[in-house]
Amino acid sequence: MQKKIRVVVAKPGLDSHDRGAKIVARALRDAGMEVIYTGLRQTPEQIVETVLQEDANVLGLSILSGAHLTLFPRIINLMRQRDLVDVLVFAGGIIPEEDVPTLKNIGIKEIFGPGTPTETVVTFIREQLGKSR
Ligand code: B12
Repeated sequence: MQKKIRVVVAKPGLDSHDRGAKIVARALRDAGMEVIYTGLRQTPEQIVETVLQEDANVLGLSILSGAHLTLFPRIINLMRQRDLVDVLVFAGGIIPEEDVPTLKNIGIKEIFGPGTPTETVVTFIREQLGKSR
């Protein structure tokens, strides 16, 4: 039996911009996915622990603070240490174009900037996981 899509939407670091994360979390829920929203100011360790405990197969990171080049590699490293290598990781928020290749190189599959239609995110997850729902 296929596992349901379980998504953790996380806000790493000292960043209280939560509108985008909440909009995305709601859209994914409306699309039939199980969504766990971490709330604000999560450490990389807390986020990885949530992914593990919730048995999530998708992690969506939302960041508008500018600390993505510090926090995202830490999250990816911790995930590798915990053997969470099959989890689809992607991100959104304010991330300069020039930082995107660095983030993709460490394993962040896609970056969604301001104005991204939520349907784009839903389609992306389904395509990546090869599921229609
Ligand atoms: C509203 C806002 C605030 C509000 C936040 C309210 C809230 N609860 O969210 C308040 C007033 C609190 C605020 C405070 C600050 N802000 Co402000 N804020 C904004 C503003 C104007 C809009 C952000 C927003 O809500 N957009 C609407 C949402 C829906 O869009 P979004 O978050 O981008 O999300 C979309 C995509 O990015 C993506 N997405 C986002 N997250 C995720 C996650 C996943 C998994 C996926 C797939 C997609 C995704 O999908 C969403 C839908 O399209 C932006 C400027 C801008 N144009 O972006 C500045 C901005 C983000 N803020 C900025 C700054 C500097 C600050 C302050 C530091 C200002 C200060 N000196 O106090 C503080 C920091 C507060 C803190 N501790 O974090 C800067 C950040 C600069 C940077 N990172 O380089 C910006 C870019 C303004 C600027 N041009 O300088 N801010």
